[in-house]
Amino acid sequence: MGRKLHTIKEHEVTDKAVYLNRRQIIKAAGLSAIAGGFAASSAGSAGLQRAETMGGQGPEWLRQRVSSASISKISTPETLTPYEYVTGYNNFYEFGTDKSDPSENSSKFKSDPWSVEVGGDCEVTGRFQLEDLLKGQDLEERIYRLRCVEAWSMVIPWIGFPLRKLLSRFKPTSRARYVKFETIYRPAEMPGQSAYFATLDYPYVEGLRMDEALHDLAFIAVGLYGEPLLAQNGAPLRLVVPWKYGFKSIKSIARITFQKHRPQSSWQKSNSKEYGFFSNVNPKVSHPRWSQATERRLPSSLFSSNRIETLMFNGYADEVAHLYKGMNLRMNY
Ligand SMILES: Nc1nc2c(c(=O)[nH]1)N[C@H]1C(S)=C(S)[C@@H](COP(=O)(O)O)O[C@H]1N2
Ligand SMILES: [Mo]
Repeated sequence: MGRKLHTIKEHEVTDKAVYLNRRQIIKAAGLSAIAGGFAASSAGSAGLQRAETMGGQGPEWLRQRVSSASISKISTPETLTPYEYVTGYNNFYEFGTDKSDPSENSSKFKSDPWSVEVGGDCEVTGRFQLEDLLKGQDLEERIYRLRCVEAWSMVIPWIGFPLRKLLSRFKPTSRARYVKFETIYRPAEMPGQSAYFATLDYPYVEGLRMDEALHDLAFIAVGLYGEPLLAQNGAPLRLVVPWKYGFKSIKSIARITFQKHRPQSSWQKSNSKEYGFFSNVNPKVSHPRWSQATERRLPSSLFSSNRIETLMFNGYADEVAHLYKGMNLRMNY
């Protein structure tokens, strides 16, 4: 698959090589990330970040599955965003609207045990435990760009499996043209859900057209940086749609519904002029209040904004542009 490699500096490649190399060493030695730990001395920054974050979250069976994931060729070679940013600078409004709220306000959140309710236009319906949903799925690590509609971006090493491999199990019928996802609704554990001035209606809703959902890049993540997801990143399972703005990548999924009609997403509902159903990353279509032509690649600071050009479909045009052939992308934003 063709990918555009833009401005990669030599030390960045080294960081990534170190990260991947470490993963291979760990796998060869048959050690889990938890048991093996990481010697920080010879590692680049990515290795150091992992060394500091052996939190041991998630059930043991999931930690083992995640730590033995294979490395996918479908990965960007760009520098990984440091672990501290990936897990400390988040959008998860159920825990509050500040970037630090999700990591600070999620200690009560319980992601184990977990089940997902599946229904609508499919042959196999019901409530499925996470362990059951992951049975038979080969977990892989994929390094994707994540582009938030707010014009910042990260590069994240996710661990999971293609969404289509999850959806095919439920045997969607020919009536199913869309798939709708809902985040868990648990106001006692998610303070943002009961906030008096809540920005969004809960549960958080997102959706994809069936052909988008079946595209190989659409991914279900259960981990990142070699560990099960933390609450702030959408534990225990979330969607990752790398060619769309980040808000399509719905977290902590509790319900999946196949349907004929296009679902209305939470952000569309809150402001349909600013947030559309498709929300494909597009540098030529501005948000009504800001340009989408460039993005701040985190980490960025006052002294080094690290501003880069935003790519069509977030750099995944070769893979996904065909899904939108003949569509007016300015009207279908
Ligand atoms: N349920 C839910 N999912 C969500 C959000 C949210 O507020 N609630 N925020 C979205 C937005 S705007 C972005 S940019 C990404 C951020 O994912 P990350 O914090 O894991 O980087 O999650 C998306 N998924
Ligand atoms: Mo976002």
